[in-house]
Amino acid sequence: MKIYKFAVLGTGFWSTYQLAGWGELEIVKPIAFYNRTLEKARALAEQYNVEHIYDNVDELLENHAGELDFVDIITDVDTHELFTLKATQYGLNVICQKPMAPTFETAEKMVSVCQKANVAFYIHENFRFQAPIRKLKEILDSGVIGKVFKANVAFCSGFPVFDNQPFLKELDQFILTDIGSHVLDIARYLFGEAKTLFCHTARVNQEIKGEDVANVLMQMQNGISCYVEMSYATIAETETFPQTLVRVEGENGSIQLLHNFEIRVTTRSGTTAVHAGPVMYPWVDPAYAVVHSSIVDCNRNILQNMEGKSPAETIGTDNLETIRLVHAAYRSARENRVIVF
Ligand code: 89V
Repeated sequence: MKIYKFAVLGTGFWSTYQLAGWGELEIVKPIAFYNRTLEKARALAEQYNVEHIYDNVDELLENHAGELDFVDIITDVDTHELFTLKATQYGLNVICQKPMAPTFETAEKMVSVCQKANVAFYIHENFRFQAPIRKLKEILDSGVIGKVFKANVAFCSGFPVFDNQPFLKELDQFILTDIGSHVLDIARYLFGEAKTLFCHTARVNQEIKGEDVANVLMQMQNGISCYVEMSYATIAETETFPQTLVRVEGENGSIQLLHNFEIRVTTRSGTTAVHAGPVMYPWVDPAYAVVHSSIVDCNRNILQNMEGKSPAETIGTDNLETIRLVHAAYRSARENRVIVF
């Protein structure tokens, strides 16, 4: 049995869960860690029995590229391009956390560099792999609600996300890149590509640099009117972090994904409900359960592609379309106009 060996670039908050997620798949093994602060890499290396730690990516690649199958980039967005480029120079496959890049142009460059180097390029975009989203898609594809005419995808929360990820406070562009890249990807996964897009943004929390509210209205190529809303300024009776709630209306009924992972399907003959909660691995933080659990499914999808077993969903070329929406949303909000694709 081939064991896929990888290096982790970036051992911050998210890498703990990414590594635990890899641990659920038997045929992968981390062999080297990079972090700009070596101490952080050391702590994680001890936990995972990883011998090699570096605070210099070039040294890591020089010493280990020969035995690696891929790198898993889990750093902040600003280093994604550089680290992708470096990995391609050694012919290594790349997995990169969302958002792929700080601009659409940079994302395009990264995709093209990987294509030229003939390496596989995957974006770790896990929201579409969440158990309730997969179940909702299955119900939608069954045709039970008929032709869909409108949809709402919502991530609205007041969770103190900056406590665990303080760097998010400093981003000039915040919620559309951090959450928008997830929920716009869900919209594409469920409803296809957009024809037009209009967006409003706002900054409610004055202690952060970027926007913490964004409302995106899209007309999809298939005619569906899709409203994607996101907020980290929401004070609600029920805090729903980190769930994405969805409502879909079709000619013969509607589907609702609610905060408790319940999916309710209503047709003229009544309402049925199904529960689609995440797998509760022992390492998931209950506050992030549905997201942490989906890391495993996203990683599995990528790995099966490396094994040549099936296509991967969140490859660079596909995720480029999500990044296109994120940056079209910024442009629309800035220029107060509808973007036509
Ligand atoms: O997945 C993410 O992008 C994280 C979240 C807190 C939503 O899980 O920022």
